[in-house]
Amino acid sequence: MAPPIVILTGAGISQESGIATFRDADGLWARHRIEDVATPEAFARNPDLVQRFYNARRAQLLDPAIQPNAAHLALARLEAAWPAPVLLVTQNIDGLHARAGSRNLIPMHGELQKARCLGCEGVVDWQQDITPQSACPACGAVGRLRPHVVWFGEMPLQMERIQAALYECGLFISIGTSGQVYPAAGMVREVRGQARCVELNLEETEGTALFHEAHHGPATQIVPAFVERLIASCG
Ligand code: BJW
Repeated sequence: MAPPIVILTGAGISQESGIATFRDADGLWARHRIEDVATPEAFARNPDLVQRFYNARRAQLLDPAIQPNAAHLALARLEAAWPAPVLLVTQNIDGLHARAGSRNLIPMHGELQKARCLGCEGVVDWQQDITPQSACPACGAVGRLRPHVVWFGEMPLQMERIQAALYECGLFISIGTSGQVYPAAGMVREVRGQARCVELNLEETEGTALFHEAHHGPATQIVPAFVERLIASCG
């Protein structure tokens, strides 16, 4: 019988769409210090710097060259074809899984094309730069918007729903993540006693030995191939 599936994705799945990862040699953390741009303390200390960091990344998403790739599309195909629930949990904030057609999707580290109001806590669609003049469309407050992303020290989103799906799953697939950021990094340990765990990554990670099966190569090659085998296995 087809098992319920939980898929965890990270920056590596979007790398071939032209979006930088974090910890690879040419990644974002090679050019920016985490303490300067990805903590609530950094935002309190220097909001302009943090907004510039996210404004530039948000602007990149409007570039027509940035499109979902074959790996994003394969996961949307899997969700549509699989006879049991498939939950896609992504650490990415780029919106590419939704654009590829995935629907049962949790962006656990937020969404770059949304803004959150520090006044009314409303979350709104936001495509442009956030500036000190930006007004919250929900409450009208000016200069109170922040990127709707999860920084270090903040609670990732929808953890209860993620935990419930992990508890039920029989197959866990981790794709394009270095497994260095918790709680996402801890998921394989939580489920490996109950679910078959598969890692798909460009190369081995520190956590590879925790998985029952691993395939290494570019996501646009290994993810569609794995998905096709999986769909064929239940047909
Ligand atoms: C390819 C490829 C190709 C390349 N094809 N592959 C112990 C336990 C629990 C928590 C902690 C702990 N110790 C410390 C903590 C706290 C902290 C933490 O984890 N710190 C670590 C540094 C140790 N965690 C937190 O603060 C989190 N909150 C929290 O824990 O709340 C309490 C809580 C506890 C328990 C349960 C519930 C709650 C919040 C973390 C927020 C992370 N935020 C960021 C920024 C988000 C916004 C933004 O995008 O700017 O999220 S940091 C950054 O790292 C981003 C990513 O989502 C995240 C993960 O990175 P990812 O995706 O793995 O990317 P890379 O670059 O690391 O790896 C890329 C991989 O792709 C590589 O493996 C490549 O090989 C591969 N690759 N090209 C296939 N073409």
